[in-house]
Amino acid sequence: MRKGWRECSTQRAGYGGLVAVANRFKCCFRAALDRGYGGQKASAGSVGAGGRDASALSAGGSSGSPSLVATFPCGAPGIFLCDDFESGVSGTLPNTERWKVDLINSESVLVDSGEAHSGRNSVKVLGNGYRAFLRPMHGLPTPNNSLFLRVFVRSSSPMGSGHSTYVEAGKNTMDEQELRVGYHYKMLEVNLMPGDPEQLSSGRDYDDGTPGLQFAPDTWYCLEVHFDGQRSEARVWVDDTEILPLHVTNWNPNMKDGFRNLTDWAPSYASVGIGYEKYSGDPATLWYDDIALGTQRIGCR
Ligand SMILES: [Ca+2]
Repeated sequence: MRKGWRECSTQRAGYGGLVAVANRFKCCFRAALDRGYGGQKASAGSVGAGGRDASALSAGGSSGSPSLVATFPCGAPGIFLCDDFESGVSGTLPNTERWKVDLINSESVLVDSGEAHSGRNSVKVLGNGYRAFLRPMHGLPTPNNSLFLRVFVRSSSPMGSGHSTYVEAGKNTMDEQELRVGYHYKMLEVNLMPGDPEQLSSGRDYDDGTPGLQFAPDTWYCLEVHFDGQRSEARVWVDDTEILPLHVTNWNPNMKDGFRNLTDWAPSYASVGIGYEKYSGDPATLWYDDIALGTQRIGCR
């Protein structure tokens, strides 16, 4: 466990219930900011460019959990697609054998050398319209409809009160039968379509003012999602720590809008979107790097 998280676990001991969860997130992400995520970027500068995938990131040094794969990540068991974008050219499309760019009223998704989590390049997402997504060209759906997606994401904007999605998985690119992970009410959340139930990282069912997990602007975060269609279950990790209020099984039993005990909800995860989809949220510019998709836990290394 990283230093900041351990300290926060101690500090939250005096709290109870859902408020403790929210305070833990505030505390831990404050600690994360205090210890400086710039260090990740700096260390990643040693990663070799020149067309290799993200395998060189194994020097990350994070202890992680025993369930994580042993080495990062392209050659690890279960990984079927990953990309550090180092083989791309800034200002051009990412590798078209791996990715399709899906734009609806948005400007672009392009390799960019202006920001990077590893090496020199990432992909820059201009999320000024409805949708700006990278979509994998192969590997989906997996044989048992269970998928892990790990990204490093950085946004120039704070999470607003409106609703936008960072990553999603669903039936196809057109029907909105999908599980989304993004923000609403200024916090990380998960959202299912159709029906539109949400679980907020505050642990509450609606915007009652309880704070949840926010991504600070201009900061890299490791976001991993397990889309488990076989079990109709979803789990979310940020920087290798599971965000328990976003663990979805039967959606929230306390939801006030009628989505109680929705247990068989997962679509076929035949398509994945990585980027930005804006509903009531604000336009945003984001960067993604070191994207990996697999059939077992990947982690942040
Ligand atoms: Ca990179």
